[in-house]
Amino acid sequence: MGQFGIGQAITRFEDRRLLQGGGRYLDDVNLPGQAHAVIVRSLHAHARLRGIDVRPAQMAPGVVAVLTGADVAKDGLGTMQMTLKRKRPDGSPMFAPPHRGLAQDRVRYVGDPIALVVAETRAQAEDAAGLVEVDYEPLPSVTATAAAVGGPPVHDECPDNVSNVFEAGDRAATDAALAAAPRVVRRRYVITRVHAQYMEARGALGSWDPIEERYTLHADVQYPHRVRSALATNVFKIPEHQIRVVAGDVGGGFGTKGWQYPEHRLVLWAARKLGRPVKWTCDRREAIPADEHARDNVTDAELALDAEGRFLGLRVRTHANVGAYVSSDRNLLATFSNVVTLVGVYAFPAAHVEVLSVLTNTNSTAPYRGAGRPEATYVIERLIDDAARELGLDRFELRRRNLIPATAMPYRNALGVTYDCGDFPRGFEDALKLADVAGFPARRAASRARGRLRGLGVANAIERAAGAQPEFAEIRFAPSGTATVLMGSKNQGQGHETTFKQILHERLGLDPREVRYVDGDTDRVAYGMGTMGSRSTVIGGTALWMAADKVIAKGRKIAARMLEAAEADIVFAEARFSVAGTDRGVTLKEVARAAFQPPQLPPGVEPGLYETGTFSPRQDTWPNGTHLCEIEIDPETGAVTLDRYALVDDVGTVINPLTLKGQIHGGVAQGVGQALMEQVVYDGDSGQLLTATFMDYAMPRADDFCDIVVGSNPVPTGLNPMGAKGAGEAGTVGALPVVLSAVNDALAALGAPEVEMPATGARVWQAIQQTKSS
Ligand code: MCN
Repeated sequence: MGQFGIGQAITRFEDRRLLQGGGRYLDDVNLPGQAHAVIVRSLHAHARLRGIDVRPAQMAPGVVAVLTGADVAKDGLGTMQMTLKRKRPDGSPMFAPPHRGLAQDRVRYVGDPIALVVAETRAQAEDAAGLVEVDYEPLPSVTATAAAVGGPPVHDECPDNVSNVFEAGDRAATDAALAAAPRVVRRRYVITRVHAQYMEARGALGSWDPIEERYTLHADVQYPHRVRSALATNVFKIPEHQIRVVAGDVGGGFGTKGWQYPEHRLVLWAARKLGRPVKWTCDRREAIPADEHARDNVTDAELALDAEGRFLGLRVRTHANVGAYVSSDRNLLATFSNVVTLVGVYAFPAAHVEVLSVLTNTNSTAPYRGAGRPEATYVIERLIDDAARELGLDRFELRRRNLIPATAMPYRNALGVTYDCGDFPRGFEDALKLADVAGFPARRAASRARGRLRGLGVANAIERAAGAQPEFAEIRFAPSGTATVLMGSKNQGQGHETTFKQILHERLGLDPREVRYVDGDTDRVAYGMGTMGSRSTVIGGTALWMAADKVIAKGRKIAARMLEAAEADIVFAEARFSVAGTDRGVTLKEVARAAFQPPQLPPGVEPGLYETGTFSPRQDTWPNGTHLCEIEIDPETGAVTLDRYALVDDVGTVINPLTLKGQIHGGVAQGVGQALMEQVVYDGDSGQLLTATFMDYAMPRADDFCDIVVGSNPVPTGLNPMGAKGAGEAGTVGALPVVLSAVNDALAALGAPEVEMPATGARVWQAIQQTKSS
């Protein structure tokens, strides 16, 4: 509705501020008298701490304090608590060790925090950190996922390094299907470890108010309210109202900025001890050793087919690397709930998946854009490509033959979750047209004429989005009739201010330029779960819709009195209450003003106009789509160039086609980055981190991309009043498999072996050389 309503491709309201340097990122927030903290981190992958001599550092200029794990233990700081109840393969309880904040007697990955050095300036703290003398006794380590089981124990209490096991599907039926199938295709796929490279590296600013007896944490987190709960309940064991968490502009979160990191509690703890605010800013050099990483698993997958290429069963065994510690339930998400999309958009009579979460001497792994769905999609889509190649079938036809038809919706998949709606075959065919797949042979011939190899990739993606957890919204009118909207979700760059103002405009007709938008502050917003899992639009947007409905309901009563009509005769449209069938009416703004004037109110109506909505969906939404891309390989160097990329997506009702496209583009870029170049690498022997800076960790740049063409195949869901499905991760879920599909298509045409991610020039070149030597 209207120029700002749902479906309008308007530019973002927040961009004016952000593009003019008006963003208020963490680095912009400073408090009077603040001291600066630097963290001394482990240089070893695994070592016993024989001793820490902090005296030279304590005597360095400007140093205020040097704190270690012994101080953490003395002050009784608590740790995060897991609520997931999983088991290990032998039936014993899950082993999910939390981080203590600062290492106690052992360090378990390169970067594990050992000491906190606080000084007057950042430079003084850095200099003093270099003087902390740590006496390490190095221990054997294990960093590779496939080597974790049977490797040196990361924790003595867990000798086999198996944290827990997760299963879904029907084991017996799947085993039987595979045993009886005429054809079974088996493969092992490796999904590499990556790091979310934020525009602003992480940070934390803590303060303690001795008068109010309260902590305040300024931090770039995705769920301020949940971080507050964790700090209050688990770490400091105080009521939640004694902590305020404030997140301003977050320069990218991507999932891994979601949770409570050790640095959050350390700055609060130090601030109280020292009686002054303490700020920690992660150095870009420090980010890869300091942050949680993502993905990192090894999967053995088996696809059973009949003679016509119909899928009969899917069996998957995954080793998922959780790192040295498990900081919260969410860190097991990628290895748990999201693997239920391993069967993708295909009809399978039987499927079974088993995921072994293993501990290693590496940073914890956390959800990262897609959190398990890109991994799942990667496995099924590569397996289909490989099956087509192995069995001599057409990979498009093989997919077509097994797609779940639209008439089968709602569809319970073989791993036990229900897709409520979607038209996969239509999206697939539309995407093939959009990408001009028919023209590919001619383009391949043209590439060949120029001495290049061209490959075409295809991937069907589906993801679980907006899982069943609540979210909160409030609309507050002021006595002058203007409105503020307060959201429990947290914008990290997705364009939330614009999205929610559009939804508000759709429902209440309010001019977005007159509405103030607030998020990220636990003192101002009553409640929130935060932003992850592509949930904000669907769940936060619906909560806002519900709050708007309450505004309309109360407004009708007030308008009825103002218009001297019966409430039943009052209709609301385009920001105006009117008497049905007449031109008599009052604006919402006039009603809001009247709401604060008791004499204007009908009997029994409370003064004021501030309404809240809390929505908890009954199930997830299932955005889906088809991605196609074409790459060119220079056979002389192996360099891969992305040449064409097109996708057709179904995110249900689109709130803003422009911001949606931005989300898809960003998501695709994150998938392409992992597929072609990004990777966190450890040395297998020493456990050293080999890719700690941008010198070694390759990031894609704008000129690594081609145009990304986005088409739409919307099938609105009935699960929320807008019909919207989540979208923030959609691009990544399809991009990871489709790029490898294209690279391996080009190599297969040459008879070269497949490559694994990242498909770097060196790997591709080596694969090409094998055709020459054979
Ligand atoms: N949208 C739409 N129509 C829909 C759904 C979404 O127009 N049916 C648009 C809206 O503009 C909305 C945006 O897409 O604001 C994202 O919506 P949604 O799917 O609700 O995702 P969230 O806002 O909950 O964002 C989370 C998602 C995740 S999980 C990661 S990780 C991620 C991502 O978003 N991290 C990001 N996108 C990111 N983008 C930026 N710039 N920075 C990050 O850290």
